[in-house]
Formats: sequence, structure tokens, C-alpha cells
Amino acid sequence: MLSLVRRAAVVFAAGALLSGAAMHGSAQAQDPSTQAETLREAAEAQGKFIGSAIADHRLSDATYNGIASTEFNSVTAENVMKWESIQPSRGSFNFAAGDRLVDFAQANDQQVWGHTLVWHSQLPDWVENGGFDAAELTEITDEHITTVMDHYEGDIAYWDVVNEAFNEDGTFRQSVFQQTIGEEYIANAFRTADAADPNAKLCINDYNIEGANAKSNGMYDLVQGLLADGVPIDCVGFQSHLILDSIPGDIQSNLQRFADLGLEVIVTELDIRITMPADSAELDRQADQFEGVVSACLAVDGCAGVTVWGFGDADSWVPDVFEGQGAACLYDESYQPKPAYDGVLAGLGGTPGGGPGPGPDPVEGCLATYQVTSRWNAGSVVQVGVTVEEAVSGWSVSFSLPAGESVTSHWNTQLTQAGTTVTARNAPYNGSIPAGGTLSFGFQTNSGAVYSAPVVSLNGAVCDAA
Ligand code: 9MR
Repeated sequence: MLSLVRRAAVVFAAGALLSGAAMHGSAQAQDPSTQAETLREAAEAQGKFIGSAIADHRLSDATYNGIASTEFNSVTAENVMKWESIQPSRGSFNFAAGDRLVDFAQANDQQVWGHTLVWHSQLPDWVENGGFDAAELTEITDEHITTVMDHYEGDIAYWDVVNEAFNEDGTFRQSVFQQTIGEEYIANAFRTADAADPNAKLCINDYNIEGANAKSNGMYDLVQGLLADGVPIDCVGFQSHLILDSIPGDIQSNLQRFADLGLEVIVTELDIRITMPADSAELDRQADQFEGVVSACLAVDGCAGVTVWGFGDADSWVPDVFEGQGAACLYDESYQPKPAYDGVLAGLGGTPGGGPGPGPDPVEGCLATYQVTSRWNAGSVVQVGVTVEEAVSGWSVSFSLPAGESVTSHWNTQLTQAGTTVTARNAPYNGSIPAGGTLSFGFQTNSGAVYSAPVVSLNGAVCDAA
């Protein structure tokens, strides 16, 4: 059972200075038994990277910025390096937002993953419907790749050079590039990219290729052919936009067959979506499934790392695209870590809960107090106390809040919220409660609504109300 996450202040480990193209291959494997405080420490101990897509407009939020800088050692531009953002009209380049991400990464010793140069989507109309012939579109594509990669030369470790080139049946997607230029637009893009920045790793990236299937077979045939032709391709990105309980069982062997071609493989856009509302059993299964994907990467020597596609449910693309789906990320809507966070940490060989130890003890009897100590029109402060009949070592207290009420801060606990269910676990320093002793913690919410005290459970047992 995945339980407690030890989340102390972040330590910037000496020697963990990972920036730009210098990172890959220079990350020193540390002793994996070292207890990891954060995802990035756990990843660094394994010589892998852990990344997140970053939404430019969220970096000004202190909580978002704090998690982005402390938990990850790689960042991918979620949108700001796409063609429509960077060259919205011909010859007019806009690097400001991409530069902000590079500055952020350099300030936080993180590598930058460039996303993406040639893609059918988020492509400005002047390219898509410009009516260019093959020679013109090739020239336009070369110009785009060269200008963007020149601008970021030395700052970007990996580029998604070509994105989502395949249909589900393994044939080539009929993008404007494929239709106008033909399949050779792919080899051409890689050659142009290699000339622009010979030190960046050059990847092809796609979704639904995590397991062996028609689409991943198409990708396999393509990259094998590119390598045979001497095309400078370094890596394959497996996006991994996955669905709870439908994770392909053969991710590791599929990654391995690509790695066996001599390519690096990377999980580039991981999330695991759930039909909403997500209950706690689903969140626990999601944690195990995140752990499984990360472990598959770790088990393959050629797998360089894992990037999640946003770390917080509040920012995820999923609910906008899949109606009724969500909760796909490591942190909840209030940026509290979910069980999925522990899953990724465990997959990276870290030790959720700060080290092996017993899970929460079963309890014989407990008495709960739930007091709203202050309430105003847009918030309230709650103090919870639970007195135990017998000693416990490790506690997990759960209860419900009214729909729409969210915890905004908390103290003396590590707390997560999934829908209306709140789970408050002990902090590293207050897990042991003697017989007759009382555990206590508090939190603040975004609502002043009046409601009666909820049923409080401790380690799965319902407590009497005091
Ligand atoms: O997360 C991105 C979202 O904010 C954009 O609106 C969307 C537009 O297509 O792209 C999302 O990111 C995609 C990524 O660039 C490529 N693989 C699939 C991702 C999720 O759609």
C-alpha cells in the first residue's frame, strides 16, 4: 500500500546541476538506497530524468512555480514552442514565452525539452492552408526548424522534431506535410534539425504507441528505415496519455524493442485519466499504474526518463478534451499530492513515507472532534482531533467536505483531496500516538458554507463523534 510521502524542504543536491544539452549522459547515478525527498532526487539517483509539461501562464503562481522547480529536473513547453506560438505569421518569430521557460529551467538546474517542430496540429493557417507546393513547403519547414533551433541552440536537450506522424492503423497521417511533400518530409526534418543544432537529441513522438500494436509497428518500421538510411534520429517519445485500468501490459518490452535499435526511448507526456468523479480506490489503482509505467522505463537501459503532461489536475488538458474524464495527474486541483505522486516516487525507486516501515495500524476505538474554529463568507478554518484507545504508528484520517468546498492550506498533516473526500495523513514527525493520546491537525477551505460535522474515520475505522 502506498502511503505517506515525506515532503521536506527541497535540497538541491550538490552535483545535480543539470542544464540544457549537458544533462543527458552526464547525470551521475547515485546510490539508489539514498532516501529521496522529491521526484527529481529519486530520478537523479537512478540517472534518469523526471519532467513535466509546463504551462507558461501558470509560472507566476507561487505554488505552481514551487512544485515545478523542486519536483522535476526536466521541463517541456506545453504550448509555447509550437509552430502557431512561435511563428504565427510567416517570418515573424515570437520567442518570449519559450525564453521564459528556458530561463526558469536554467535557474532551477533543469533540462529543457523542446516541443515541437513539425506537427499537423497547432499549425498556423498560413502553413496549413497556404497552398504551397512540395518545394515551397519544404523550404518553409526548413526555415522554421533552423530559425527555432538556432535561437535555442545549447539550451535544449531534446527536440520533438516530428510529432504524431501516424494514424492508428500504422499508416502515415495525411497531414499537410505528408500530402504535399510525402513521407520524406520526416527524414528531411531530421536532417535539417541536425544541421541546426548537432548537440540536441532529435526525437519522433507519438501517442498510442506504448504497447505493441499496428501504430507502434508503423513507428518501428519507420525508425528502422531512417536509421538504415543514416538519418540523424536519436530518440522515440512515447506520449503515454493513458486510461485507468487500460494500461498496455507490454510497455517495457515495447520500449525495449525500440531501444534495441540503438535509440533512446522516453515517456514524454504521461497522464492516466479516470472517469469522474474519481474515488479513493481508483486513485490508489492509478498510483500503482503510474508506478508501473515509471518502472517500465527504469527497467530499460535506453529509457532516459519520464515526463508527465502537467503535474496538477487543475491544469490538465484532459477534461477539456474528454468529457467526464479527469484526475489524470500527480497533484489534485489544489496542488496537493495524490497517491499517484507516491506511485511515481516508488517507480523511481524512492521511498514514499520516507522509508520502509509499517503502514497505519488498525485501530480499536477512536473519538473524533471536528471543529470549525472560524468561518467567513469565503472560507473557514477547521481543527480535527482524534483520540485513540490504543497506540497507533501512522495515521490516515478521512472525511467528506460539502461538494465544491476545497482545502486551500493545511498544517500538521499531509493532506489530499479527491472530489469531496479528504484524506489527512500524519506528517513525518507526528505519526506515533500513544494509547489515550490525541492526534490533531487543521486546514483552511475556500468556503464559509455551514454544514454538520462529517463522519471521521481513522485508518479505515469509523470514529465516534465527541
Ligand atoms: O496540453 C496541450 C493543450 O494545452 C493544447 O490545447 C493542446 C492542443 O492540441 O495540446 C496539448 O498537448 C498535446 C501535445 O502538444 C501533443 N500530444 C498530445 C497533447 C495533449 O493533447
